[in-house]
Amino acid sequence: LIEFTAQLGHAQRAGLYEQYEEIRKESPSGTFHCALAAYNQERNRYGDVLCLDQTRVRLKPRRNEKSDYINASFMDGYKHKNAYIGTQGPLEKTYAHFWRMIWEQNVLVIVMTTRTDEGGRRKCGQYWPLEEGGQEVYGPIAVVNQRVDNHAHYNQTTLELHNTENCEQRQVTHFQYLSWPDYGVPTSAVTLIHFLGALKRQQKKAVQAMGSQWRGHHAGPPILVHCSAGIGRTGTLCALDICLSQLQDVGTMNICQTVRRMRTQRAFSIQTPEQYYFCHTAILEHAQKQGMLTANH
Ligand code: PTR
Ligand code: PTR
Repeated sequence: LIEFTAQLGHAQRAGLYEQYEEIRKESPSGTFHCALAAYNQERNRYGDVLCLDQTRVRLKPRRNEKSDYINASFMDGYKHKNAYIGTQGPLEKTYAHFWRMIWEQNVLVIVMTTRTDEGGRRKCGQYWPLEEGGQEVYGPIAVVNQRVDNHAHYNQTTLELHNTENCEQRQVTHFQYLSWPDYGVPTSAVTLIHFLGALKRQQKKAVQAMGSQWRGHHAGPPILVHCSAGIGRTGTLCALDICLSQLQDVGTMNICQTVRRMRTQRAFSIQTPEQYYFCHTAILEHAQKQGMLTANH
């Protein structure tokens, strides 16, 4: 950490911007065949934001369905394989796929880091019932909004899912962060890290509540993270989570390596030099607050 602090202290912002450009130049480590198939085009929000064949989340095959494709990728966390699913903001055409994926992958926490509309443009569909008491049906999954808690920078919504095919029910918590424009960085690292803490606590609580029902890794099923394209803000949030966990565990972390690795799983993760730089300043700010650092920067 001391090394890291020294590096950030002396290097100009330009140094990290340059490092990001190097990362960005590396070509993707896999193939995009499925994402590029003509019949899957309508399932991509952006024609140039595709997901790698090697890490994509496959929908469970169904009769009369040609494609198992959804623009979503498994991403590893800190010492936790498939800790996240990074995905695009659902399109109306993909709402049912999105909810099926949530059901099939046992997702308990959904994290949304975008607003549905920004700058007069649609960034993400309204894929869940917004009002308390509201109910919508998305393919085989009915979703009921049980409760909305508004916080200063985010909304937390408790959703109940009903699988109409097997009559099972489940609870999922939806977190929406409200102060993060696309291509930009949040106004405050403190509020974003606080948000991260809140959703991690909820994941832990939900996994514990599942008890013996959850037979996978003790940290539980993937946390689903999305923004509009599912690469810029999604990548930044996951990179922060990974680095903060590592820092807490062993006292060091490597942002550059984390981002490089992440891009082999969710291609194009982290979209701007500002987002890459923000990862560094946010961690520094956090470490200072935690008293892990004493130097002034
Ligand atoms: N082709 C899109 C565009 O630039 O409009 C791709 C894109 C959109 C890429 C949003 C990243 C975006 O940001 P985020 O991943 O944070 O939603
Ligand atoms: N509209 C996006 C942009 O122009 O940034 C599309 C895009 C997405 C372009 C990813 C390039 C991308 O890859 P990389 O981040 O590796 O340059």
